Amino acid sequence: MTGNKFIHISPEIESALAAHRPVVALESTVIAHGLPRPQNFETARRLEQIARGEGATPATIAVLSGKLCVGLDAGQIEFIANSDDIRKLSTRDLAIAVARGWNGATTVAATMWIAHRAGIKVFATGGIGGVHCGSLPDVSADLPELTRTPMIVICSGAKTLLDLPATREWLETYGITVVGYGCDEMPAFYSRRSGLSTDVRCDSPEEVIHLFKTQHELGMSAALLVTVPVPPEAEVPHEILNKILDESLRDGAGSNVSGRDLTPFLLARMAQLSHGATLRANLALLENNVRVAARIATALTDPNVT
Ligand code: PSU
Ligand code: MN
Repeated sequence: MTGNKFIHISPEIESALAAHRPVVALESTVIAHGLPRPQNFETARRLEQIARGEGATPATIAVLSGKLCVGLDAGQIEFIANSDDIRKLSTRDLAIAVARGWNGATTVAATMWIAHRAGIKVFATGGIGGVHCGSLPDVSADLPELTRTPMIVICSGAKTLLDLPATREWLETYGITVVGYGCDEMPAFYSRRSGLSTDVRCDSPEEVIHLFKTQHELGMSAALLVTVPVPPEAEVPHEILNKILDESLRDGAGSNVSGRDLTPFLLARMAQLSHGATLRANLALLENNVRVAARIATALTDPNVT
């Protein structure tokens, strides 16, 4: 399936792709660094079950002993979830990880890079990285990867603790089309609304696929970013969010956390301060996004959908 000798595709994914059955890529940084134990392992497994329940094959992606693995078994997922020395790998780290035989979890950027080369077109995650708050420009590698990897990426926007208006501007500047899936505003991860615009609204997998195919026919190489709001019952109320956001950012600055450690630090701090409300929202939106992604992947394999 791939000419890249470093990419190892599991037999299950290999046969699904060969038979043009629906496949959904899933990232592993959220498992290793985005969620606490034991919810991380349980969630990773549940997301796979949800994809299967919708008739799609889940392809969780990570780097194991320097191999870019597409499709992990339960033991491999447990290793990523429960080992203490799993690195967080973004695009810039992939060559190092391969050359040095590392184990690592892949971010949205690195997962897209691998999934695209494995021939997968649909990828579900919780939230993409974006432009961080603060004076030093800290821009997630997820954003530039979206400009050059033609996949359908399903997410709930970027986390509230990022600079969302700046992230929205970045997407516009670099020509990434933002779809609101069943919504007219870009969702803000824990919240259904951000006050920021989407470029277009789609209400069905077929509408998404029509746009994606049109991008392809135009010769465009960017991803199509499909944003799905958190289910209403799991949304974190604004009053709680506003209180914990500032405090988490202050704690981050006070503890001198930066670079790749910042996102995991802030996520954990917010879950603590909200007594689990942000964690519950995170789990609910991940599950919902995988369901939507599986439906889109299924429609993409339907020859009647154009
Ligand atoms: N958003 C979340 N949880 C996460 C992440 C994002 O709600 O765990 C992870 C994703 O893997 C994303 C990465 O690609 O954080 C972005 O990190 P950075 O800002 O260092 O690029
Ligand atoms: Mn960063």
